[in-house]
Amino acid sequence: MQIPSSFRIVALLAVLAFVAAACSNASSTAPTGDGTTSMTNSTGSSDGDDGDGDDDAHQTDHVSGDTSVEVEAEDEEDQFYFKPSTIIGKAGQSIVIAVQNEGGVEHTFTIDDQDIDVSLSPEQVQEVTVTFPDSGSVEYYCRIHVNLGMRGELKVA
Ligand SMILES: [Cu+2]
Repeated sequence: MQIPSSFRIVALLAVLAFVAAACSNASSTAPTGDGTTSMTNSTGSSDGDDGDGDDDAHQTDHVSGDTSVEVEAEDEEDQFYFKPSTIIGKAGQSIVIAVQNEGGVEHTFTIDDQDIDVSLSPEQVQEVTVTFPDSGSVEYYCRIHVNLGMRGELKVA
């Protein structure tokens, strides 16, 4: 009634081969650096999309304990906004923001108090390190479209 050991080895090898194939598939879909992979990332965060429909421009992310967060610069149908537009973290927390320009025109990500002012062409991604204030909030905005309401805030919870 014993399973021959040679069979068990073959079965083990088959499992290993399957795992290896799965791993190589996963790594082959890694970002290639051309900035076109953002669609898969942007749907990953669970906050916000609760079916209300019109809250794209007013999404809130909670980042306490996180080391990085994505912020998209969007322009569509005459709406210019950052998504999320509110980022809630801990007092004094530093975090890397990967700013992605998902729109069709140039945007900036600017925080006056922290000497942050990066410009992004369409589809460009730039990482900036920001620091939450000790209390209250700090504004980030797009210099080009701030008059159209393209701004957001880092807020201490
Ligand atoms: Cu802009």
